[in-house]
Amino acid sequence: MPPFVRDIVLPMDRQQGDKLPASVFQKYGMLDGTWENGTSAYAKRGVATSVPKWDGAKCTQCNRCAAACPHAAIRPVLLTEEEKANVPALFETVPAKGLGKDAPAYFYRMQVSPYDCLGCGVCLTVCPVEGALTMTPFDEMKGEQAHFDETAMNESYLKKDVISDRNIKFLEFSKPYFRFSTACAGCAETTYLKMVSQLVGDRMYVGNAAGCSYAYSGVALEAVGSYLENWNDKRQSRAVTGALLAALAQCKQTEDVQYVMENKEYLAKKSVWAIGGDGWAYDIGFGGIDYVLAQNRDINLLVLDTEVYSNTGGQSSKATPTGAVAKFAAGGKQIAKKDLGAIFMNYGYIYIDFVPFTTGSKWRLDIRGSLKQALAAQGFKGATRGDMEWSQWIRSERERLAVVMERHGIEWEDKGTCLCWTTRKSRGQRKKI
Ligand SMILES: Cc1ncc(C[n+]2csc(CCOP(=O)(O)OP(=O)(O)O)c2C)c(N)n1
Ligand code: SF4
Ligand code: SF4
Repeated sequence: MPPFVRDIVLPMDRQQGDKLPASVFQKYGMLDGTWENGTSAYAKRGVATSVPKWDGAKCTQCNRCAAACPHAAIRPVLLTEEEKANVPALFETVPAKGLGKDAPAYFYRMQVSPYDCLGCGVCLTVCPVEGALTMTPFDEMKGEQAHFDETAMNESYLKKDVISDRNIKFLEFSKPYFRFSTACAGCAETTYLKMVSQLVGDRMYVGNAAGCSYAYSGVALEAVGSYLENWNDKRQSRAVTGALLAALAQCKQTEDVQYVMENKEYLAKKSVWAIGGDGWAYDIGFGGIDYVLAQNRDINLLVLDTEVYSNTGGQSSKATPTGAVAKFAAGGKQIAKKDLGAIFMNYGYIYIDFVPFTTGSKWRLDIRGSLKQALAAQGFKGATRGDMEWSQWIRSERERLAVVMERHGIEWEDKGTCLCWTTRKSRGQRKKI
């Protein structure tokens, strides 16, 4: 256990924080209010009366349970044959499936953390297979904690060749930097935060609003050239930063090299986020958000829209829909939900998306789904498979371009080189329009 957790976090968890001397905060460099990330991993509460038990024979390995769990208390694990031989025999696995034809022969297990699970049952709700998960008394399951701590939490087992953001299944094999939150059982907000932390959590800066969301993410020459060229590219940044650090470690440790190594956390491109609830985004903090978004800077905004002020007891906000009963709207909300997306769309350069993962959507991390949503919001409503949102949008862009060209007296000819996806069946082939 890290000394910081032993000396500060545990006494505070035991309601003994007011007995801690100022010197202990000074010792850990916390007088300015900074806090270590990831300390909830040490607060094993064991509050659930029953937790999910996994049946590998029935499981389809879709990872939806892991994606939906708001507390990151159920995680998929992939092991090689060799790794499997080194873990306890009770850590039962099944051959992994659905990883692609070129994937190595991994073994799969969905592992629950009984002491982190809150028994909310969200994982069972999203599981497509009856009986793949069964709520089972905590006492019967608590022995599985060792499997979670020793194998599922062992980062050396993370499979970098499998992890990707192409869909939820592949994303879920990655490490959630936001996990074991103390949110209420089944909280939908933390499901999203956990997912964002899986996408960009290792290089994320967050400013978060008051509300339920507190305390996030807590979480050579050739190499130099490559770093300088690519550090600002969000896809390349991790790799070139890693290469630069590896190269610097081999160099003569001059003062300059040491300075860079000591400040390595600043090297990778950061993913900057403003996060808060609907009360913050639609009401209290709206002016501030608008100011920031009006700068056209590289920033992400995540609104955890629970349609009420959750943290202060469920008062209605401007995000509360018409007719919904909430505090201050006891007779049903009289006016319509404010359309925050439409307001920000006016800036023209902001990409807006809705990610209704917990309300029945299947694969909303899918770019296709997101693009479709974004274009539909601009009025391009797909009619048939041959007349989809993006083909309509491309046509309209061409028409607009033609008008602009004509206005400037520019002659142009349609060469038929504009490419567009047609139907799902013809994926992989492109058709000229
Ligand atoms: C400027 C300001 N006004 C009021 C509050 C009090 N306050 C704290 S949490 C909260 C509710 C926030 O609701 P929401 O933004 O929807 O987040 P949720 O709790 O639902 O995550 C309020 C009103 C505050 N912290 N700051
Ligand atoms: S019961 Fe709730 S907290 Fe426990 S693993 Fe399932 S989704 Fe996570
Ligand atoms: S949701 Fe159900 S089928 Fe999918 S991985 Fe979890 S247990 Fe298996």
